[in-house]
Amino acid sequence: MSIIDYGWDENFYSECKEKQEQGMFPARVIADYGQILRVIADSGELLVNRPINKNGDGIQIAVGDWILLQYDDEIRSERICTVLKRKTKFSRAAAGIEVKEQIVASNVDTVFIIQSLNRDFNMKRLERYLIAAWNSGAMPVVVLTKADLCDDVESKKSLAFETAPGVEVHAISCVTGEGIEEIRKYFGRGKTVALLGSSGVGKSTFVNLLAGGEVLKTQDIREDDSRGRHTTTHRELVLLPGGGVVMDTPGMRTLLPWKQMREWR
Ligand SMILES: Nc1nc2c(ncn2[C@@H]2O[C@H](COP(=O)(O)OP(=O)(O)OP(=O)(O)O)[C@@H](O)[C@H]2O)c(=O)[nH]1
Ligand SMILES: [Mg+2]
Repeated sequence: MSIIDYGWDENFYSECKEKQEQGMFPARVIADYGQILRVIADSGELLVNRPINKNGDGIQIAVGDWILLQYDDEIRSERICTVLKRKTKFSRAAAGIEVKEQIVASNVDTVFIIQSLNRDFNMKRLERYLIAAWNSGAMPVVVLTKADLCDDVESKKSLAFETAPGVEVHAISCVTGEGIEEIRKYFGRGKTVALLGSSGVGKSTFVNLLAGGEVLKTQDIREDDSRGRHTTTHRELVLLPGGGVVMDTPGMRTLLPWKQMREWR
């Protein structure tokens, strides 16, 4: 394994060549546990503290970010020195006293906007996700899951296509395997695909299928209203055996894209 498998490229390298000569080394953030971040470097995985600013608040660092680390003798572990310029970034407006930008994911090449064909199919929500995806700089692809539970897949695909003209629309089933081979074309060495969608649409199940094993926890949706149970609680990047990395995210039902929020105010 090398960081090239995780998407390290010439552009990031040229940005930090000099710093690397001073002993700093690159790593990518692969999981966010709040105060602690899991990162991957050429030497392997490490847990590092999220740096804080002058006010004592945690600095914005998102899963997908490339950072530079340096060993710090005082704390006897690695410390984050810099976040490298983000190629793409997916933001939303974080609720609070003051509306702030929250970076949800970064350096993503392709965003899969996921809805399930049984209960979660909603074109208004699809529009909102598309705006956020276009603003991020990543390429959106619509993925409709649970095709095995739907008897009018083609008409729903057409509706999604009308809502998202020019965007590819796929219907898949993690139960029958329908549509899975077709979707593998978005993955390749160093490419990052992020999965976004409501709780219970099958994001983690899809990652497990691509990874060829149970790397992430999944859970049945609620029987009474078919909603998910918010099983995934943090964002995480998973390296796939066939090449590429996939980012699983916790289900988000509401999404107010940050850029749009700023324009409205
Ligand atoms: N029938 C059918 N069920 C599926 C399919 N994909 C996922 N499921 C089921 O849907 C349920 C929810 O799947 P998860 O993968 O946990 O959903 P998630 O999107 O990761 O949900 P959160 O982590 O809560 O955001 C599980 O019971 C899965 O077995 C599919 O293609 N067909
Ligand atoms: Mg999940």
